[in-house]
Parts: sequence; C-alpha cells; structure tokens
Amino acid sequence: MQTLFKPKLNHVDITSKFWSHYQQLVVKEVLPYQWSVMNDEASVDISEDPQNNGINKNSHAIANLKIAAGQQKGHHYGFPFQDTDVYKWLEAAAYSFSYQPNNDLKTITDTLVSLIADAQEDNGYLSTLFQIDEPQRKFKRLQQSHELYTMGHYIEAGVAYYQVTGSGKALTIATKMADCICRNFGADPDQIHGYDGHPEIELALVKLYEVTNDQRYLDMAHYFLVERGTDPDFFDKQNIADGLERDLIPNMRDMPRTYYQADKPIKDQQTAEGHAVRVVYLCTGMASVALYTHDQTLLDACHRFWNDIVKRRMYITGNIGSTTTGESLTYDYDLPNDTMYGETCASVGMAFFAKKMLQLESKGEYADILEKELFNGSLSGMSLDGKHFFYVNPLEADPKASALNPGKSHVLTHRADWFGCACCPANLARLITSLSDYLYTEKDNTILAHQFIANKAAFNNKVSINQKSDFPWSGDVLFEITNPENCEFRFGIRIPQWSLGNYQLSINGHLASISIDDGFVYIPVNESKMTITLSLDMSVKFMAASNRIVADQNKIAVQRGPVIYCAEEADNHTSQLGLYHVSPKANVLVKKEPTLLNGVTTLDVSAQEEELTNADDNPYQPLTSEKTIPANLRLIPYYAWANRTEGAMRVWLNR
Ligand code: FUB
Ligand code: ZN
Repeated sequence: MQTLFKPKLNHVDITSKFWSHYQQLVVKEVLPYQWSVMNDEASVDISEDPQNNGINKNSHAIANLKIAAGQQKGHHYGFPFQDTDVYKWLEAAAYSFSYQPNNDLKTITDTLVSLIADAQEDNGYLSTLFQIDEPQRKFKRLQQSHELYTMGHYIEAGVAYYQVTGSGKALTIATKMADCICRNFGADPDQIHGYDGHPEIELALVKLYEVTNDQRYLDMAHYFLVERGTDPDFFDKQNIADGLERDLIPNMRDMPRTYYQADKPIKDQQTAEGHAVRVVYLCTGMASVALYTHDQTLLDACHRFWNDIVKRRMYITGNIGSTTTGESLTYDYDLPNDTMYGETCASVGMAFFAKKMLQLESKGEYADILEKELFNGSLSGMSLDGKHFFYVNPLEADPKASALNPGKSHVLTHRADWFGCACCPANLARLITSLSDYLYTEKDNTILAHQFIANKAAFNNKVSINQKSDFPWSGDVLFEITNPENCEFRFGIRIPQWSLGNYQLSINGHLASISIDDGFVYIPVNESKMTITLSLDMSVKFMAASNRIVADQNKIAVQRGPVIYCAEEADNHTSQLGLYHVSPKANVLVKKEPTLLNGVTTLDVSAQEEELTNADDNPYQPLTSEKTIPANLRLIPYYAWANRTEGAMRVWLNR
C-alpha cells in the first residue's frame, strides 16, 4: 500500500460570529456531553428512536468497544451500528483540533483510537455486535447488519484524525478495515457479490483513496455502486440462508427493496426512493466516485436524484423525508408539515451531497442548497445549549398533537437529551466542526466562494482571502484578496437564488456588472491586492410553495436571506397559530435582538387574527365572514425554535 503520510493543512479559519459560536459550542459543550453519554456517565433521559425499536436503556457505545477489545465482559447493547456514534464523535473531535487544539481532548481521542485498534480483529474486521455476540454471522445479513456502514464511519473518522493530527495509527485501522472489505467483497467467485443495506462505505472508501492513493479503495467503492440492485434478491437470499426470523432490527425485512435503493441497478433507478439518509449517502458516494472515475451513469444518477429531491421532495427548510414509515421519501410534492420526518442526518447528508456536486460542477444551485441546509434543516437538529437534539424536524408542531395523536408521536416538540438510535447528534457535530471545508471549492484555475460565512482562507498559490460579513443577519460581504505573487486566477462568487434580482457588486471600489454564469459571477484576478464588496438582498420575502404541494396551498412562508422563519407559541400567546392570517403585502418590522436566542433577527409581521370559536358551538356552521382583529405575529429563525417554553410552531402561515 502506498500511504502518503501528509497531514492536510486546514487553511480556512472561520471568523463568522454566528458559526464561531457553534464551533466553540461543539468544543465546550457538545463533545464533552456526547462523550459522557457514550460512556454511560451522564444522567440523561434517552428517548426511543422515533421508530420505537425498544432501545433506550443507555448508550453502551464505548462499553461495546471495550468488550470487543477484551477489556470488559458483557454483551453488546444497542443497534448493530452503535459503534458509529463513537466514530462520528471521533471525527467531529478530529476536525475541532484544526481550529481549537485541545490537549485534554486529544488525550481522550488518542486513547479512543487505541481502544478501537484493540477492538479490531487482526484481519481488519470491526463491528462489535458481531464480534461479541454473533461471530458466525459476519457479512451474512447485510440488509440489516450495517457492518459496512459501521466500518465506513470509522474510515471517515480515521481519515479525518489522520489528516488533522497525522496519526498513522488511526489511518492504519482504516486501511486494515478497507483491506478486509476488499478481500471479502467483489466479483470473484469466492467473494460476496453484494453491498450494505445502508450506503456509506462508498463515500468513505473514496475519502480513504484520497489520502492513500490506493486504487483498490476507489474500485471497491465503484463496485458497491454498480453492483447495487443488480440481483434484487441479494438481501432476501442472505436472509433465508441466515435464518429468516433472525432479524437484527425488527421490521427491516418488511421494507420494500426501494427502501435500500436495491430494487434495481442504480443506472435504472429513475427517482430518489426510500430511506432518506440512505439516499443522500448513496448520492454522496456516487458523486465521490464519479469525481475520479467520470462514470457517466453515476453522474446521470446524481443529476436525476438531485433534481428529484430538490425540485419535488424537499421542504423549504431543506429537510427531506415526508414520512416516519421507513424514515422515507414518499412521492413528488408530498410534503406534509406536521406528520413529516425531516431527519437531521438527512439534512446533514444533503449538505455532503451538495458539497460533492460542487466539486463536480460549478453550479450555484448546489451551493444554494448547501446554504439552506446549514442555516435551517441541519442546524435545527441541535439546541442552543448543545445538549439537546432533534431527530425529526417538523415544520409544524403542537405538543398536544404529539402527545395524543399516535400518528404524530414521532414529532417531538422539545429536543431530547439523547436517543436510543443516536445517529443525528454527532452527525451534526461533525458537520459543524468541519464547516471550513464547505466554504470554497477549488478547481482548475478557479476559486469558488460559494458561502458567505466570514473566514480567513489561505490557498496553495499563496493567495489569501479575508471574507468579512455579519451573515446571515446582514447581506454585506467584503472580500479582501491578497495575491503576493500576482497569480492569475478566476474568483467566482455565488449570487444566491434568493438575491438574484437584487444585488450590488463592486470591485476595488467601482460598481461592476458581470453576467451570472450558472449562479456565479467570475472575476479575473491578477493583482496583488483586490477588494470586492457584495451587497445581497436582505429584504423579507414572502414565499409561496408550488401549488402542487397540497400541504402548502394558500400558505406563506417567510424568508430573509437564507434563513427560514417560523411562528412559535412562546412569542404569540396561542397554540392556535393557524388563526393568524398573513397577507403577502403585510408590513414587517425587522429587529435585531442581540440577547434573544443567542442573538437573532426577529420579524414582526402585521397579521389578522381570527377569533377562536366557542368550544360548545356546533363545529360546522354555514359560512359567515370571519371575525378578525389586527395582530402582530412574531417570527423567529426556524433553526432556533423549541429553545424556550415548549409550545406550538409553524413555518407555513395561513394567507
Ligand atoms: O440506519 C442507521 C441510521 O439510523 C440511519 O442513517 C438513520 O436514519 C437511523 O435510522
Ligand atoms: Zn439521524
């Protein structure tokens, strides 16, 4: 194996007040908190996962590794993929060292890497459930086992840890794992002609390929993608051979093959179907592989799935997953707001997919979605204290409905301490700590600045960029480019979709008019210093949904910059937020509230409030003109809801 022990230098420092706060929050609160939960040292109330799989005793994630390593006695507890909570946490911690070196934490993570190395079998295999309790069933029930998913998450963590700290040990665990996978899977007669029920290993193997240059890892990732669905009976055959009733996760056998994106080969899959997180991880894997192999069938599938998700199956907040049944996508324009799923992991995964698509193609629409996920659908997954999390992210919720309507019991109206299936908390943490990797895309002779999150960036050609802004509250962005060697390159700045008709660009103090090319304006740079200012449209926008989306017909959502707003009971005296009617011409007062919800801009919208009918009245009466009174409807950013008194919330307001 050719290993390039060259730790990556993180060259982007986030200076944005908004995001530095979150990055520090992860270091100070989120990582220590999650570590104590995974060690079963925190006194927490663990909610069952929204699918009610009956796992909510404790985390046991570190204990599982200790048992596999022979350091402790006992059985495995938790989901087959319980190890991934630890790996995602390790990955988040690794990225945090690039902006906040922390010796105490580093001692913990080094010890953890040693524990993982001890838990790993000599042949590279590592999945604690199977090592501890089901040694005969390794790779025998891939529909449910998550073994490759689990190892994929370690590989991502190991690569990150190696890139940031230079740890050869962390990387060796990953390469041993990948070698084990390469031996066991493939087209040879004695290999398994299959893949995991949950995509993830594909994108992880490409990350490993990127740091090792080992072609086998890229080929393996490619194999998993092209093999997927070619034998639609693959999982069923394995289940029968393993013993049909011996499910590892209840109900998973009953899911349709589309749930696993394995009903037919990817090249023939026309729409994005099934479990939302599986879809977006699969897409990220496809885009990652296509970047190096230029496999047109994979690229075509990326485009099909992207369009399907973004144009027909995504909420205005960037959330995806319209139903709790199978945590899945459903059908075009089916986007109910109060029974939906919108898993945090799916939004995080969508950000991964968008980032990869940007590497493939310089199109603003990918960065628009990335931005949407960052400021809305992903961020809503965590409370302002960093210790409470949403798994499901509704656009409309009422505590009473969640408590009393079983069809809404998966919709929490407060963030939980932790989950029996704790996939989301550390997934969001790793996105936040790696945010500096999401701001620029470099290709050929072009630097694309596609996010407006303030930062200081240094590029290999000695170019540095100091991007200043108070985004997302202000749309004024300043780029100071220093180019000591007078390199010639193109600087592409995204003009966000929400500002298309109204923005101003100045270069070195002179107004500039440059036509937009697929969402970007390109500025040739060859001077040693250049200053670019961009003023984006921060006016409040009343948004309508396509009238094909039945759930949003006759409704209005409110957006300012990239931030989607919502009405919350805590500000608006009633749980009946549907009594408010908003006109698209309503006056809005935009107010900076430095002490509210850690500093937000609120919107006070003049509305009409209907009178609530008497409880004893006949509920159905001939239509009369509604009695309304003028009222003020206060809106807060969606990501910040459920941080005060528990109450109702809605994004889509009645017209
Ligand atoms: O199956 C592993 C993870 O658990 C998925 O990505 C989440 O959606 C949750 O079901
Ligand atoms: Zn999740």
